[in-house]
Amino acid sequence: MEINVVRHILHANNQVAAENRRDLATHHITAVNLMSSPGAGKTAILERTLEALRGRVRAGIIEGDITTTLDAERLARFDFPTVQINTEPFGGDCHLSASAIRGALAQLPLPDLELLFIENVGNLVCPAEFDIGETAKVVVLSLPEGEDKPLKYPLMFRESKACLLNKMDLATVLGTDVDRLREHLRRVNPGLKVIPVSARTGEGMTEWLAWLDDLRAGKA
Ligand SMILES: Nc1nc2c(ncn2[C@@H]2O[C@H](COP(=O)(O)OP(=O)(O)O)[C@@H](O)[C@H]2O)c(=O)[nH]1
Ligand SMILES: [Mg+2]
Repeated sequence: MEINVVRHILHANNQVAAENRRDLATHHITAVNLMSSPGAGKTAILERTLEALRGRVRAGIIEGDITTTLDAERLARFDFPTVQINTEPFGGDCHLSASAIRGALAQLPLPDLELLFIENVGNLVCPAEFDIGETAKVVVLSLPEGEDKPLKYPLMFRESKACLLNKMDLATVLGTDVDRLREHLRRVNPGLKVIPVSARTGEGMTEWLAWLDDLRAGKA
């Protein structure tokens, strides 16, 4: 019985995700679903990204959090249309659902957008289970989380098209074995595009922005 209920929820989610995907396609919008553990650096990477895209690309932002508008406030200075989703009034979900995104899309000026960034709720498991109609899922893994995380939480790495290895500026002090981490990522998803970055120093941002261009061109 319980399994049926879960199946029903996922089926309903996938139907709404398909509607989102249709609407995004109608407006030629590329949507990036940014996922990670809390604190990996999603918002920091978005700050760097929006800084670079300002005046060049018409982007929109959907910010997902259980509560607070803190991240949306950090991004407000870039002046891109932003919608905050808080999941607390709906039971404090640990992920964004397709219907939450559906509500946010209705509040965005879709005809004016080319690119949409969705910062998912910080969680290394649940967000990967939900199709929200995005063009691509992108996982941020920060070095302090440890080299073993792709093996322990494989679904998010399997579902993603790209992985941003963030906080590269800390590699030496942490003693991170980046080759081993890359090998773990390869084992879980051989097709995953891995981009080492640092939102602190700006390392890797050129490669990340080039990948975004490829995604928009349908070449990623
Ligand atoms: N050293 C370092 N710290 C970072 C980097 N990126 C983010 N942080 C810090 O990590 C913390 C969490 O970042 P935040 O962007 O809020 O992560 P989010 O929860 O994934 O959105 C903040 O204190 C950031 O300043 C980075 O590349 N290097
Ligand atoms: Mg954040």
